[in-house]
Amino acid sequence: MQQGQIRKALSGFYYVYSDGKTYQTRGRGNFRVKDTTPLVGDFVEFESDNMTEGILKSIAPRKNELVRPPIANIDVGVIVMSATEPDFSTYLLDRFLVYLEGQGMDAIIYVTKIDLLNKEQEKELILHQGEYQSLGYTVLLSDYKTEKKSLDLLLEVIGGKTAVFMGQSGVGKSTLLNQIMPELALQTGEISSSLGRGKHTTRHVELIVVGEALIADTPGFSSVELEEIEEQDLPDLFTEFLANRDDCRFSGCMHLNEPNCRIKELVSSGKIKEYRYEHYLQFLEEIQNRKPKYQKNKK
Ligand SMILES: Nc1nc2c(ncn2[C@@H]2O[C@H](COP(=O)(O)OP(=O)(O)OP(=O)(O)O)[C@@H](O)[C@H]2O)c(=O)[nH]1
Ligand SMILES: [Mg+2]
Ligand SMILES: [Zn+2]
Repeated sequence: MQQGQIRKALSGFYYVYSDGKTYQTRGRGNFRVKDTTPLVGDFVEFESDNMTEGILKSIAPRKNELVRPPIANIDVGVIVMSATEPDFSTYLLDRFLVYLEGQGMDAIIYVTKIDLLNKEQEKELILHQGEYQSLGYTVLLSDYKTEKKSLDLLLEVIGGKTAVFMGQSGVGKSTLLNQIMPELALQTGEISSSLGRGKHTTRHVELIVVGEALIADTPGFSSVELEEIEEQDLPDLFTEFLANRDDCRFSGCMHLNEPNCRIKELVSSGKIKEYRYEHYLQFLEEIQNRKPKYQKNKK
């Protein structure tokens, strides 16, 4: 039995990296029985007499797993957002952040296409950068004149960890990886001028060795589901709510109509951004209106 890590999944094949080589393997029916589909990032055992006809035998327990993009055992989620084309959205950003916080994963925010902004738009974006940085997130702006270039900073923050680039189609995930490692020559795609978004150029998830790090390029998607988040867990996924929740009068405060709610006070005084609180209310309503899981299969 050999051991390795799935680094790419494509057309029913799993490409397993083991001891300096990549083996093409297939999962056999036994995974479906256990209801486990192999994911990129999985540590596996496999059998193989040659490089192209391996068979996956077992999957090691996962540290974490994402549905979108489908990947496992990730340390850092890099949320790639464009400043424009498609437009920057704090709503979408907060969804990604809550999603990653719910998985216990670190999040880094990387904003592309700063070069397409006029001075005024750039100022507005820098305000948002400050707001999210004050929440504790690293926010890097492409091409922005920091002392160290944003790309260097990004690689420094990722360090020797396993990271995934995630975000809408057309924001520039593959472009970013090409900037880091031009020899990758990943395919990139123009934005559709009529729709103002990308055309889903990247079709598969792949973990790529970048120096000390492993970084996954992934297909874009328009949003993430908050399906696995329970109502009572949502408040703590907003880091500034978590930091102040002990000052609410009631433990387990949902920051709605409870008396002496510190979070609502901080929203009123402007210390917590109103849009963050509004997104919280929207996500909460969405989770509350979600159908219980067991009803899903019923007609
Ligand atoms: N002006 C400008 N264009 C950029 C920047 N980053 C990416 N682009 C362009 O945006 C388009 C989409 O880039 P991709 O790298 O294909 O985007 P993606 O996120 O990989 O998209 P999918 O693979 O569809 O998910 C391409 O035309 C890129 O050249 C940037 O910082 N500035
Ligand atoms: Mg791409
Ligand atoms: Zn409260």
